[in-house]
Amino acid sequence: MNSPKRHRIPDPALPLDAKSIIKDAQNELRLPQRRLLGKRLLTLGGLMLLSGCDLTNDKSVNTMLQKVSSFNDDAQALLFDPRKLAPTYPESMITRPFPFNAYYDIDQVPDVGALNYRLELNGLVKGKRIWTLDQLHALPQESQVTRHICIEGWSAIGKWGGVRFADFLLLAGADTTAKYVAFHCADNYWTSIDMPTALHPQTLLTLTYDGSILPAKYGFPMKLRIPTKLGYKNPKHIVAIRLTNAFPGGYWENQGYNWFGGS
Ligand SMILES: Nc1nc2c(c(=O)[nH]1)N[C@H]1C(S)=C(S)[C@@H](COP(=O)(O)O)O[C@H]1N2
Ligand SMILES: [Mo]
Repeated sequence: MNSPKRHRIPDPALPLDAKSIIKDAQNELRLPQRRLLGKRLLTLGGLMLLSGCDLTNDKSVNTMLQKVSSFNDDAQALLFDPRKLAPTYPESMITRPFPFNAYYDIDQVPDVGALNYRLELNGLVKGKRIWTLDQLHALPQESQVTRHICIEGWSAIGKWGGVRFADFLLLAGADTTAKYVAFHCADNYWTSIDMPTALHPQTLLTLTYDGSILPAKYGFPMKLRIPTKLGYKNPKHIVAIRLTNAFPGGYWENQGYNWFGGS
């Protein structure tokens, strides 16, 4: 994939649905543990105390920022409630057209063939490691209307259908005591998530968008939809899934985006 994008200015033409975003944010802030975290991270002095860095030169500032980011990962993982559901919306609120985003432009979307496609499961897995699309479509399917939030400054509501990821992992004999689940994509994108998020009831291995087979631009043949996470933690065009205890990182995460990436 050429012409990687580093930064993009939000498109002002996109309907941002400001009211619902503000409502979601207010609900978030109502949680007492969020307020506590906000207060604790508010001052530079507090950051120095937390990170044990004196912030007198660029190197120590970088070290501090790295420490705060991994502190955030740990704190977010602790605060993540596996039973708390992301908001769902009526179909009338679906954003049309749903935006496309990737680290390249839309004319470079990978063309993954359906017939030869195989999903590979590797790492800490005891059961079935190779899945065809037909086999995935034969599993029980469900659908959800949720909000996708991109760190670049837009959000949109969409409807995705597919297999509950927890069901799939159990069926495939995945070792759910593994720490991480990593995703490798046909466009060489990759990301990874923690096991509680993988097993969250709203985390879906999606095969459809808005009732039809997932179009190429939205991730054919499959996108992992995680409504409790930001857009960059929702991999499209997945070709391999690895269960592992070794920290896998991710395409954007390795360039500084927070690894936990909760919304
Ligand atoms: N394979 C792959 N997955 C990806 C990306 C990508 O570049 N490649 N970009 C991520 C980002 S930053 C966003 S916001 C969403 C966009 O998904 P959409 O095109 O369905 O809106 O895909 C995520 N998953
Ligand atoms: Mo994104």
